[in-house]
Amino acid sequence: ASMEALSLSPPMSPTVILTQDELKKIAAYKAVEFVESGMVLGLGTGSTAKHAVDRIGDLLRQGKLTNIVGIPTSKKTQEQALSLDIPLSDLDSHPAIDLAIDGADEVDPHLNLVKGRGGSLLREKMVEGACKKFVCIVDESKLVKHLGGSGLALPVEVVPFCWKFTANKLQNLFERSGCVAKLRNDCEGKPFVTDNGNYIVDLYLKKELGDLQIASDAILRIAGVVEHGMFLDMATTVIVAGELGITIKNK
Ligand code: ABF
Repeated sequence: ASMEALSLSPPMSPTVILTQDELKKIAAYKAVEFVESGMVLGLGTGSTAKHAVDRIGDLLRQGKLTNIVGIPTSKKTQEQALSLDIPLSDLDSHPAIDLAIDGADEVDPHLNLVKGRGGSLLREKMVEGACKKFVCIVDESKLVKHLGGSGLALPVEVVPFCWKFTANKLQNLFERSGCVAKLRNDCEGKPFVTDNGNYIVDLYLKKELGDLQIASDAILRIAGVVEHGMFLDMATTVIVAGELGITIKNK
């Protein structure tokens, strides 16, 4: 697929240093410009997507958007959207979504993503896989040349039943990349439990992933794996906010 990168300057003044959260907000607000009244919207999770959901709530309250149906990608986003009076539904009632807006942990030059460090990858993949348009919003720190090479984890959602067995299978699968598989814990040191009652095994890779589709298929073939955080060929647009302005990359 051909990909065009459109740089939307004017660049911001070099004397103004924006925080990472301000950059996230800039990307989120830009994405909400794609929202039209009457749309069914996938509502993302995480600190970047939160700004988009807030903005949608504001526009609804001001009457600038009407007749929106939100499909949340996590319980947390569901709570946020309810607090903003955004009408909500689910994939069962709305299997075709017009547009989803969500963040990511890594974005490669082909717009493949790593997601799930926030723990909501399964619902995100279900919702974003059902979208006509998936706009991913990031600050420039999320851009990588190859997925998996940033030193951060590739998250995999697994069933709690014999999770060590599944984690070992995953570690062995990427043995040649020096993979270490670790169960994610919550702030109390107990296993982190996803909205679906599952655990997350984080794969720390010393080398970037090679063929992503092969890696994806191999992970999904392991019994005990529910889903992984590679979102291949799913984002239709990525909006990147950086110190020098906003860049919009289209598939
Ligand atoms: C969600 O939030 C996740 O898929 C991803 O893990 C995370 C990104 O978080 P943030 O926007 O807080 O950096 O989109």
